[in-house]
Amino acid sequence: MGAAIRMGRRHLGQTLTNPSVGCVIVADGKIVGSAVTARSGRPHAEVQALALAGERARGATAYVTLEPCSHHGKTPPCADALVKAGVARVVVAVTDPDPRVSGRGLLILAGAGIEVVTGVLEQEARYSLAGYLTRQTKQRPHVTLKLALSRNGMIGRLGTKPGEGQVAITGPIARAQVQLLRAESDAILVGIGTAKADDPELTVRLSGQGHRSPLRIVLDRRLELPLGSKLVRGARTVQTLCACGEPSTFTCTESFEQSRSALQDAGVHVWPVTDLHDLLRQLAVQGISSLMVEGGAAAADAFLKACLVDRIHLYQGPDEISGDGVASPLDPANIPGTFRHRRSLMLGADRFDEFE
Ligand code: AOF
Ligand code: ZN
Repeated sequence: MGAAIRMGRRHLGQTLTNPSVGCVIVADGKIVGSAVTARSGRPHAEVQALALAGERARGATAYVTLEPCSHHGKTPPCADALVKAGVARVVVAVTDPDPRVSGRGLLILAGAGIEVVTGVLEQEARYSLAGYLTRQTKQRPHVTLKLALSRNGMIGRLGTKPGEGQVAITGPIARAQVQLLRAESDAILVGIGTAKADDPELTVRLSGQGHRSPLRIVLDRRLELPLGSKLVRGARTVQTLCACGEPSTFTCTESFEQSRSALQDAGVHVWPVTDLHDLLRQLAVQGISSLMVEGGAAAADAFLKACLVDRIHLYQGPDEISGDGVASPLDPANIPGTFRHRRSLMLGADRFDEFE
């Protein structure tokens, strides 16, 4: 199952609304087929692993991170395929909350005389399937808050000019890990303060990965995102979304409408939202399962106050930022009591802590 979970991680963030499931088929102590849900979500993992195993699937054990599907969706049910291939045993980590499946996949297998075992490495599999599971059960994406802070708890320097706010806090290993996390996410979000101060690109730049970049979201109540920013200029290549307030709540409706048309002409999506809950609901409807909140302090604070953070990734660099620093809303010592520490790692000179 550990191998199946690692297999399933390979297409995180690449399978659209479908979960990235891993499947490993074992016969006589040897792996005879293994697969991950294909990019864009289909074919599912099991049918690909069965195709690789061929006749060797007869009497074999299939390890699957998510309950095999039972519905006739865009592809025929994986549970039927496992029965047809003659596997003797199916080991599942997590049952599928999709109302079209939810236990029916297991019933099909057991009804055909297959030995079914569930709950194996369930916590580990839930960690990887968190996006899919959260969208299915809470109708919102799974939210990871990422913060990089200096040794003295600062997340950046107050930028003097737009585009000059970015300071390097962490080293190359931590930055590469953040790139990987971006690649595994369906969307990345920043506040308008960060968008203006840092002029970030928010794309995935991993060599040799062929990843699509996630949707880029700016919390931009008054539509202040500069037309010359990298986020706007690149909006035709990588989707950009401005989540704004309802125009009626502003006195200067005319300039708001002008900004809206200009942004839309540049290819930016503009969504009026009432609050963060509303934004996340709308994102879930569009099939966004995992969201990474990348800053700054105000956006992080808003998500924490709304109790919309599922996972926290804290990176702490070895250097201090003196003088005009922006204090982090969180540091390893003041994580809300609802979170549990999951792991620590040293990434070069930077310390990484994860909380859930
Ligand atoms: C599996 N194996 O690899 C995946 C599954 O739109 P469809 O027809 O592709 O169905 C999507 C649903 O299939 C999804 O909500 C989830 O229940 C299941 N995903 N199931 O047996 C897989 N990715
Ligand atoms: Zn399936």
